[in-house]
Amino acid sequence: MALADFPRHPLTFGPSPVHPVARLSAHLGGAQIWMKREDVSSGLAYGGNKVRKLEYIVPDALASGADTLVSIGGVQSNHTRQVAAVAAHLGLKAVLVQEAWVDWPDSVNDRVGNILLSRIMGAEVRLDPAGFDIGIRDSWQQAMADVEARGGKPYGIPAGASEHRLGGLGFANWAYEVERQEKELGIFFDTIVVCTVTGSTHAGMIAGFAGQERPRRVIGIDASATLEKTRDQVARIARNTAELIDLGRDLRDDEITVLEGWAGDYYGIPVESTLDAIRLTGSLEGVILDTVYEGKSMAGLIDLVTSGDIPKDSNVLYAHLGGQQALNAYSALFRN
Ligand code: 5PA
Repeated sequence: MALADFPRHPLTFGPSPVHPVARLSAHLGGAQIWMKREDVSSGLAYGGNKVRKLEYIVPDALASGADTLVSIGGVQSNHTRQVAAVAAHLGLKAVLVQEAWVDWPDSVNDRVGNILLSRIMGAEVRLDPAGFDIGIRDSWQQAMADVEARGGKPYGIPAGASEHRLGGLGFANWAYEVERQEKELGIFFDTIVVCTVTGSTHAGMIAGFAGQERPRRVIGIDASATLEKTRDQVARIARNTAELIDLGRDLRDDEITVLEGWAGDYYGIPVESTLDAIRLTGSLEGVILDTVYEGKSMAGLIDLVTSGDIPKDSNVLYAHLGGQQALNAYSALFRN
């Protein structure tokens, strides 16, 4: 089945905006950098990358007759906040398992930012002491069983909507949207830089771009700090998605690139390069990045551009995937 034949429930305003970041590009003195902004492309609770994935999952959820979306993430998960928003928008309930993915001492970590927004939107929020893992969890299966036990009909959405058959489609569609925007702008982005953790954002892009005529680099920057798991998950989802949209060939290993070096030792804990990237992008461009994901992928982009690994004559497209809401739990890092 071609990508265009999959049902899609629009949850965004339309194509996400693409714009150059000239002051950051000039400051780094290398390639021309542009951004594509998933953080400002939906009116549902500030949006973000999961909204796009959910555009392809919602038709399946509605067809199943479910009355409750059940999902999982860390306490400051952006994904679960977006599931809560989509549930509210559709008139469904949401049950969210919020695990202790990050050992972070901020005293309002479980009260502000994403979790606050999910509570406002009426989601049932369940705090769970389990640590970070991008795989399928018992607590999520238990939450689904609990919904059933009380007479509801659950629809499960795994962490980051990644280990879902349709999880890669949203960003395969993103790849085709980029191609259309390039034609309008008269530009070609030879390099894409994207943050990767549960994998289906990056994987969907790989599958989508693989069907296009001009090859390009799609660089995933790991922010999970569990590199092998993320690498495996990206490769698996990219291949499944490519098959799902009838790419007609196997993906080559060299099309699947997850780089390490900017995640630090732990998911969710920023390191110096993360904070430097956040301050630089904020002060030069007025664009806000978060401490868990985008600050890390921007740190990667900065190093790849300044080292010349991404050459000077390149046009780079940085995928801004949202996530600023979690910054509220990291205020101590920016007091001075
Ligand atoms: C997330 C994910 P993938 O999980 O699709 O690889 O995307 C990584 C990513 N940027 C990048 C932002 C702002 C993100 O929120 N967030 C998860 C969450 O629970 O919020 C799935 C981990």
